[in-house]
Amino acid sequence: MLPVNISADGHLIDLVLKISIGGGIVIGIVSFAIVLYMIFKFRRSKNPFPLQDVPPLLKKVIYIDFAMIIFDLVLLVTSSYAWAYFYIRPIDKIKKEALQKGEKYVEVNVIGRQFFWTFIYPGEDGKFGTSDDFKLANVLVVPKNYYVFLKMTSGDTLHSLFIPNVRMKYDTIPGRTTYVWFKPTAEGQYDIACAELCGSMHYSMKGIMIVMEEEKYKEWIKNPIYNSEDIISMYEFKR
Ligand SMILES: [Cu+2]
Repeated sequence: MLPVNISADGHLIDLVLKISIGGGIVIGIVSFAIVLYMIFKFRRSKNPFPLQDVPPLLKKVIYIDFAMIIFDLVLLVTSSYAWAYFYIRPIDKIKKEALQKGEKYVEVNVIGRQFFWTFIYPGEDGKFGTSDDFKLANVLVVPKNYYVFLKMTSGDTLHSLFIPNVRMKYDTIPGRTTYVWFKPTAEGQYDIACAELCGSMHYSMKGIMIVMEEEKYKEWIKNPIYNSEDIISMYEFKR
Protein backbone atom coordinates (compact mmCIF):
# COMPACT_ATOMS: atom_id res chain seq x y z
CA MET A 1 0.00 0.00 0.00
CA LEU A 2 1.15 3.52 -0.77
CA PRO A 3 1.50 6.01 2.09
CA VAL A 4 -1.35 8.52 2.40
CA ASN A 5 -1.12 11.13 -0.30
CA ILE A 6 -1.35 14.68 1.07
CA SER A 7 -0.10 16.47 -2.04
CA ALA A 8 -2.56 18.33 -4.23
CA ASP A 9 -0.84 16.92 -7.31
CA GLY A 10 0.32 13.58 -5.92
CA HIS A 11 -2.42 11.62 -7.67
CA LEU A 12 -0.45 12.01 -10.89
CA ILE A 13 2.49 10.12 -9.41
CA ASP A 14 0.10 7.52 -7.99
CA LEU A 15 -1.43 7.05 -11.41
CA VAL A 16 1.98 6.34 -12.96
CA LEU A 17 2.73 3.89 -10.14
CA LYS A 18 -0.62 2.14 -10.55
CA ILE A 19 -0.19 1.81 -14.30
CA SER A 20 3.37 0.51 -14.07
CA ILE A 21 2.81 -1.86 -11.14
CA GLY A 22 -0.73 -2.94 -12.08
CA GLY A 23 0.03 -3.33 -15.79
CA GLY A 24 3.31 -5.08 -15.00
CA ILE A 25 1.53 -7.60 -12.78
CA VAL A 26 -1.17 -8.33 -15.39
CA ILE A 27 1.33 -8.73 -18.25
CA GLY A 28 3.64 -10.80 -16.05
CA ILE A 29 0.88 -13.20 -15.01
CA VAL A 30 -0.38 -13.60 -18.59
CA SER A 31 3.13 -14.16 -19.97
CA PHE A 32 4.06 -16.73 -17.32
CA ALA A 33 0.72 -18.51 -17.80
CA ILE A 34 1.40 -18.79 -21.55
CA VAL A 35 4.94 -20.09 -20.99
CA LEU A 36 3.73 -22.70 -18.47
CA TYR A 37 0.92 -23.74 -20.80
CA MET A 38 3.35 -24.14 -23.73
CA ILE A 39 5.76 -26.18 -21.62
CA PHE A 40 2.90 -28.50 -20.74
CA LYS A 41 1.18 -28.61 -24.13
CA PHE A 42 4.32 -29.21 -26.21
CA ARG A 43 6.07 -31.52 -23.75
CA ARG A 44 8.50 -34.04 -25.23
CA SER A 45 6.51 -37.15 -24.32
CA LYS A 46 3.60 -35.95 -26.48
CA ASN A 47 5.73 -34.32 -29.19
CA PRO A 48 8.71 -36.59 -29.84
CA PHE A 49 9.56 -34.80 -33.12
CA PRO A 50 10.08 -31.08 -33.65
CA LEU A 51 7.03 -29.38 -35.17
CA GLN A 52 7.38 -28.54 -38.87
CA ASP A 53 5.12 -25.50 -38.70
CA VAL A 54 4.18 -22.94 -36.06
CA PRO A 55 0.96 -24.18 -34.46
CA PRO A 56 -1.98 -21.73 -34.78
CA LEU A 57 -2.07 -21.19 -31.05
CA LEU A 58 1.50 -19.86 -31.02
CA LYS A 59 0.67 -17.38 -33.76
CA LYS A 60 -1.83 -15.76 -31.39
CA VAL A 61 0.93 -14.96 -28.92
CA ILE A 62 1.75 -11.97 -31.09
CA TYR A 63 -1.26 -10.22 -29.56
CA ILE A 64 0.59 -10.20 -26.26
CA ASP A 65 3.33 -8.22 -27.98
CA PHE A 66 0.80 -5.67 -29.17
CA ALA A 67 -0.65 -5.42 -25.67
CA MET A 68 2.84 -4.80 -24.29
CA ILE A 69 3.58 -2.11 -26.86
CA ILE A 70 0.34 -0.32 -25.96
CA PHE A 71 1.08 -0.71 -22.25
CA ASP A 72 4.60 0.71 -22.75
CA LEU A 73 3.21 3.64 -24.72
CA VAL A 74 0.63 4.45 -22.04
CA LEU A 75 3.33 4.25 -19.40
CA LEU A 76 5.71 6.40 -21.45
CA VAL A 77 3.11 9.11 -22.02
CA THR A 78 1.84 9.26 -18.42
CA SER A 79 5.29 9.13 -16.84
CA SER A 80 6.71 11.72 -19.26
CA TYR A 81 3.76 13.97 -18.53
CA ALA A 82 4.27 13.56 -14.77
CA TRP A 83 8.00 14.18 -15.10
CA ALA A 84 7.46 17.30 -17.19
CA TYR A 85 4.72 18.55 -14.86
CA PHE A 86 6.84 18.27 -11.72
CA TYR A 87 10.42 18.67 -12.85
CA ILE A 88 10.86 20.18 -16.31
CA ARG A 89 8.57 23.20 -16.09
CA PRO A 90 10.68 26.15 -14.89
CA ILE A 91 10.10 26.90 -11.22
CA ASP A 92 9.54 30.62 -11.96
CA LYS A 93 6.69 29.71 -14.26
CA ILE A 94 5.08 27.51 -11.63
CA LYS A 95 5.40 30.34 -9.08
CA LYS A 96 3.83 32.79 -11.53
CA GLU A 97 0.95 30.43 -12.27
CA ALA A 98 0.39 29.87 -8.56
CA LEU A 99 0.20 33.62 -7.94
CA GLN A 100 -2.16 34.11 -10.88
CA LYS A 101 -4.46 31.46 -9.43
CA GLY A 102 -4.45 33.35 -6.12
CA GLU A 103 -2.38 30.66 -4.43
CA LYS A 104 0.22 31.40 -1.79
CA TYR A 105 3.66 29.94 -1.50
CA VAL A 106 6.66 29.63 0.79
CA GLU A 107 10.28 29.08 -0.12
CA VAL A 108 12.76 27.04 1.85
CA ASN A 109 16.39 26.31 1.02
CA VAL A 110 17.61 22.80 1.69
CA ILE A 111 21.12 21.48 2.20
CA GLY A 112 21.82 17.77 2.45
CA ARG A 113 24.93 16.83 4.42
CA GLN A 114 26.34 13.67 5.94
CA PHE A 115 24.10 12.91 7.78
CA PHE A 116 21.40 15.50 8.33
CA TRP A 117 19.11 17.90 6.53
CA THR A 118 19.31 21.67 6.97
CA PHE A 119 16.21 23.69 6.15
CA ILE A 120 16.89 27.40 5.77
CA TYR A 121 13.96 29.77 6.21
CA PRO A 122 13.74 33.33 4.94
CA GLY A 123 11.97 34.30 8.18
CA GLU A 124 8.87 36.40 8.55
CA ASP A 125 9.79 38.81 5.73
CA GLY A 126 9.97 35.99 3.17
CA LYS A 127 13.38 37.19 1.92
CA PHE A 128 16.60 35.27 2.09
CA GLY A 129 19.78 36.97 3.22
CA THR A 130 18.14 39.13 5.87
CA SER A 131 18.67 39.11 9.63
CA ASP A 132 15.54 37.11 10.40
CA ASP A 133 16.65 34.05 8.40
CA PHE A 134 16.94 30.92 10.49
CA LYS A 135 17.82 27.26 10.09
CA LEU A 136 16.22 24.04 11.25
CA ALA A 137 17.95 20.67 11.41
CA ASN A 138 15.86 17.75 10.17
CA VAL A 139 12.58 19.63 10.60
CA LEU A 140 10.65 21.11 7.70
CA VAL A 141 7.67 23.20 8.74
CA VAL A 142 5.25 24.24 6.02
CA PRO A 143 1.78 25.80 5.90
CA LYS A 144 -1.16 23.75 4.69
CA ASN A 145 -2.52 24.55 1.21
CA TYR A 146 0.51 26.66 0.32
CA TYR A 147 2.82 25.79 -2.52
CA VAL A 148 6.19 24.83 -1.07
CA PHE A 149 9.23 25.55 -3.22
CA LEU A 150 12.44 23.90 -2.14
CA LYS A 151 15.77 25.05 -3.52
CA MET A 152 18.22 22.29 -2.77
CA THR A 153 21.91 21.54 -2.84
CA SER A 154 24.39 19.30 -1.11
CA GLY A 155 27.33 20.16 1.12
CA ASP A 156 29.26 17.00 0.37
CA THR A 157 28.01 14.04 -1.59
CA LEU A 158 24.79 12.95 -3.29
CA HIS A 159 21.69 12.81 -1.13
CA SER A 160 18.06 12.57 -2.05
CA LEU A 161 15.24 14.32 -0.24
CA PHE A 162 12.35 11.92 0.00
CA ILE A 163 8.96 12.88 1.44
CA PRO A 164 6.70 9.93 0.56
CA ASN A 165 3.43 11.56 1.63
CA VAL A 166 3.81 14.36 -0.90
CA ARG A 167 5.13 11.94 -3.54
CA MET A 168 8.38 13.85 -3.83
CA LYS A 169 11.90 12.51 -4.14
CA TYR A 170 14.77 14.41 -5.69
CA ASP A 171 18.54 14.36 -5.44
CA THR A 172 20.63 17.04 -3.83
CA ILE A 173 23.83 17.39 -5.81
CA PRO A 174 27.08 19.06 -4.71
CA GLY A 175 27.83 22.15 -6.81
CA ARG A 176 24.38 22.19 -8.32
CA THR A 177 20.98 23.55 -7.40
CA THR A 178 17.87 21.46 -7.78
CA TYR A 179 14.29 22.56 -7.30
CA VAL A 180 11.17 20.74 -6.21
CA TRP A 181 7.71 21.86 -5.26
CA PHE A 182 4.53 20.44 -3.82
CA LYS A 183 1.35 21.58 -2.13
CA PRO A 184 0.51 19.80 1.14
CA THR A 185 -3.20 19.59 1.86
CA ALA A 186 -3.37 17.97 5.29
CA GLU A 187 -2.06 18.98 8.69
CA GLY A 188 0.21 16.56 10.51
CA GLN A 189 3.71 15.20 10.76
CA TYR A 190 5.28 13.21 7.98
CA ASP A 191 8.54 11.35 7.47
CA ILE A 192 11.51 12.69 5.54
CA ALA A 193 14.28 10.35 4.49
CA CYS A 194 17.46 10.37 2.47
CA ALA A 195 16.89 8.12 -0.53
CA GLU A 196 20.44 8.09 -1.89
CA LEU A 197 23.07 5.91 -0.27
CA CYS A 198 25.41 8.59 1.06
CA GLY A 199 27.68 6.92 3.58
CA SER A 200 27.88 4.81 6.70
CA MET A 201 25.11 6.66 8.56
CA HIS A 202 22.80 7.04 5.57
CA TYR A 203 20.06 5.14 7.41
CA SER A 204 20.00 7.79 10.14
CA MET A 205 19.49 10.70 7.75
CA LYS A 206 15.86 11.27 8.62
CA GLY A 207 13.68 14.23 9.30
CA ILE A 208 10.12 15.28 9.94
CA MET A 209 7.89 17.49 7.88
CA ILE A 210 5.23 19.30 9.90
CA VAL A 211 2.30 20.73 8.01
CA MET A 212 0.45 23.47 9.91
CA GLU A 213 -2.67 25.51 9.38
CA GLU A 214 -1.88 28.95 7.97
CA GLU A 215 -2.51 30.82 11.25
CA LYS A 216 -0.35 28.45 13.28
CA TYR A 217 2.42 28.74 10.70
CA LYS A 218 2.36 32.53 10.78
CA GLU A 219 2.55 32.42 14.55
CA TRP A 220 5.37 29.90 14.40
CA ILE A 221 7.52 31.75 11.88
CA LYS A 222 7.48 34.86 14.08
CA ASN A 223 8.96 32.89 16.98
CA PRO A 224 10.26 29.67 15.49
CA ILE A 225 10.67 26.67 17.73
CA TYR A 226 13.52 24.59 16.38
CA ASN A 227 12.90 21.19 17.87
CA SER A 228 10.38 18.92 16.20
CA GLU A 229 9.17 17.37 19.47
CA ASP A 230 8.50 20.83 20.92
CA ILE A 231 6.67 21.93 17.77
CA ILE A 232 4.58 18.77 17.82
CA SER A 233 3.68 19.04 21.50
CA MET A 234 3.00 22.76 21.23
CA TYR A 235 0.66 22.49 18.28
CA GLU A 236 -0.59 18.96 18.96
CA PHE A 237 -0.19 17.16 15.67
CA LYS A 238 -1.56 13.76 15.11
CA ARG A 239 0.16 11.24 12.95
CU1 LIG B 1 22.04 11.23 2.59
